[in-house]
Amino acid sequence: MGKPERTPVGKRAGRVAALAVLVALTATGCSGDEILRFGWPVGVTPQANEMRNLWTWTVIAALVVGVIVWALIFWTATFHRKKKNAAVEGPDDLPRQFQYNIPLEIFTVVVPTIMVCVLFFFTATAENDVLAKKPNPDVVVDVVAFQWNWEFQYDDANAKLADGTKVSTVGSSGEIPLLVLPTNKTIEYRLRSTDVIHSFWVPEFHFKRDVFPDPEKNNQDSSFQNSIDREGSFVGRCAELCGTYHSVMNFEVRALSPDKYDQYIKLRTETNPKTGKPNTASEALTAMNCGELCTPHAVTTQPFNTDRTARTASN
Ligand SMILES: [Cu+2]
Repeated sequence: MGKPERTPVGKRAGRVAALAVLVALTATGCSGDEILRFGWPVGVTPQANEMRNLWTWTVIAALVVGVIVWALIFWTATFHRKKKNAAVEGPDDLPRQFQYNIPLEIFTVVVPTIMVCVLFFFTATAENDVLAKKPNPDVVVDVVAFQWNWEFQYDDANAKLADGTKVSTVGSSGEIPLLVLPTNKTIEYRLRSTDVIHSFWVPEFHFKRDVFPDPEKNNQDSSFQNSIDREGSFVGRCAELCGTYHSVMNFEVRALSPDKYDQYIKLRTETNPKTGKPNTASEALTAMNCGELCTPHAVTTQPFNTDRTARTASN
């Protein structure tokens, strides 16, 4: 008996599969970058990009393994099925059996172990890069979380008021605090809470860190660094359930070019002739008048009505 010919059914299944892949790739209308992103959201920091790289390569590796496994399953299921008359003719009609195949079993233990080691190595490398700190960051911000808002203090010699205190922005129930930062500079965030545990989270940074009242006692590294690739407004949230108004504990990162940032900090240290006090964040941004980027209030989120009695009355 000669080698069995590939059945027309198999040929047709192959063609349909190829067509399905082609349609799936073209019908989505995704760009090459979007496809390689594999659903990973767009970040605005080099650290987020590093994590994106890890994700892309992990998915590619998983797809390679997946394609091999799927091909083996379909190949086996299609071409090595038990023949119809096997029950009559006995077990000789079964395809070749592979149990107790020592080399194959060693292969199926060793290869996955190597894959886990490779994934572990690249994950640890990416994590180290994301958590890396430079000894002299360009900007240091003290992030103070409290029930239920944020205060941002600039720890910089240029960001001192006449009385020597730091330039700071505090949120209130009527105003979302704006954390104005420069692009393409190393920024260090020093996190501290005055009451319970909060969590500093800017989704577009792809980074979240708990804010502890006593980080040292909790043996926690309460600071991290990143830099922001482009100008824009990015929402920030508290990501640790911290009490009644946890869900309204939002802020906004406003990333400005270094020139605009310097101008902003300078304005914050100057006295507003109308109020006799140093410019607030919104007054400084209004004075800068740089269009959408200088909107004097948050554009990514808004204050919520925290007056429960008013809400009950309207319902
Ligand atoms: Cu909180």
